[in-house]
Amino acid sequence: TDARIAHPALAARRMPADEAAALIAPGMTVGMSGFTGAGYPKAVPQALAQRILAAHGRGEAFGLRILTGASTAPELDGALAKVGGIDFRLPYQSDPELRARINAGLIEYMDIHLGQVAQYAWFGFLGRIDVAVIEVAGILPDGRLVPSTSVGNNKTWLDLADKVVLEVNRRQPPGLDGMHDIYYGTALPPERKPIPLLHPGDRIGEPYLKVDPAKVVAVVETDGPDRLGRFAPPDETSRRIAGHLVEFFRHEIRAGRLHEHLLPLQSGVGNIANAVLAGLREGGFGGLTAFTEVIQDGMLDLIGEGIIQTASATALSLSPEGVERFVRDIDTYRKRIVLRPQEISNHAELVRRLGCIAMNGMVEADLYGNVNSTHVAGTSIINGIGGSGDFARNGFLSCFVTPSTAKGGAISTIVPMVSHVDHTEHDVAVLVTEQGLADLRGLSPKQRARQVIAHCAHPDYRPLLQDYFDRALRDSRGKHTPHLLNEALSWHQRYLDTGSMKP
Ligand code: 0RQ
Repeated sequence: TDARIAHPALAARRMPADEAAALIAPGMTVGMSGFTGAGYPKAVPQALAQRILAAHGRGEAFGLRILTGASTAPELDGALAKVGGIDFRLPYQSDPELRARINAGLIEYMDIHLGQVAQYAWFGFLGRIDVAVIEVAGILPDGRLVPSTSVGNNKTWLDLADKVVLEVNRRQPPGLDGMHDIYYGTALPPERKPIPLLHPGDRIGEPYLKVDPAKVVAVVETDGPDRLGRFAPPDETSRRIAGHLVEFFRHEIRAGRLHEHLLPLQSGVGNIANAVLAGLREGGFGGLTAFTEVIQDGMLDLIGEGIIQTASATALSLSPEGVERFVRDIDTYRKRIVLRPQEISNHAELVRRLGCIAMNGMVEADLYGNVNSTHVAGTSIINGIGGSGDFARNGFLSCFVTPSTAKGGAISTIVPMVSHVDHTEHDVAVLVTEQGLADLRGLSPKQRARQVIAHCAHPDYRPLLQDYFDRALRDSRGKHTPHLLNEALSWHQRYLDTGSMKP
């Protein structure tokens, strides 16, 4: 018997990817696995892209609604976007081909809190889920599924879809078995019960995903790695950002507002977030925990060294070198890492109960603390809100980090008014740039503006922000959140017109 596909009836449903792709018809809603480049199906989406290309060649329409956990990789989002096979996509993406088509207006994209996707589907708000295409690490003799390097929304797609296509990826390490915790206790209102999780490492469910074998229409075998990028090594800017945060944590410990082991950390995607974790190591912290959504290289290092003792997440988002380290020491990591469905890893109830310290990257912030995590100049999406809102609104401390300028200084990331709002002034406690840290807790809008200008703005833009704020204080009709409405977005317009926000 095959240890990877140990259920006889499911083993009998093995077929090549193109035959499985032929079971997916135009207009269907397809729930796929995949979260930040981990655990996405690798063969069926590419076969589907070929099928769509052929249909388009015959002049037939063939578009799909594609729902995932979060971002995937070129083999999924890239392949389907390139052939014009995606009509609608949610909830998070980072593929250049897909992004370009969304911003060209060719694909409808819904950017939704990652922690809310599953319940949205269960409420019926996303319509019927026709097919689930899910990568797994193995199928047990009783038909239960060993999850892959991400859990994401797999439980929900497997439960709700009419039909299921499984990709069994032999490259995923067998040592993943036992690392997951799939909670089956969620119910719909008004029947909901408290989720019994009190510490980041608690196991409240079971290690395997369930599926009704009768729904499984195809099993496709693959043998390929998750395609993940490398992280830039921390540069001077990200080291300074990390330094300000570490100093702030120390200050909070001295003030008695934080425990010396801090509180469960959530760290976002991107190079800066990765660098902040390196900063914690250099800062001499220990006995930490993480309640987060992705485990990047920076966090894996801290877990491996025991600086972070327990980490809860929904996906591993590791560089090729990170994957090597992970596989080599997988027996250690299995004791310290719990991978959960994203509705649990990002659950508002749990983030609030545990008191997470949320640290996320941002595109821009304004004088009053509103944060844009997603859009360039208000209209072009970069990735999506991801889980940043799940953690920012509900956490103990909500921190946003960014260099004070982008595009070689042509853009100030501190602006009079954000061109798009993901996190409102009510959800943002701390803003950090390489210039410094603005602690916005307990401050009114005008008090916040003074902190942001003094501590976060780049010296090239600080006088311009001060001038805007002074004139707004003088000329704004309302003096609670002073603005000059005909000027508030003029920095963005100037960037679009001239390539720089500088006058
Ligand atoms: O683009 O490389 O083409 O120059 O944005 O910026 O500075 O490398 O920072 O990698 O940390 O990403 C907000 C995108 C930051 C990320 C964002 C341009 C900049 C560069 C990347 P180039 P950096 P990072 C939980 C948390 C939302 C999701 C989230 C993100 C590129 O953190 O997607 O928080 N966050 N998830 O030049 C124009 C500005 C800009 C700008 C940066 N003001 N205007 N371009 N850039 N600021 C995890 C999950 O949910 C999965």
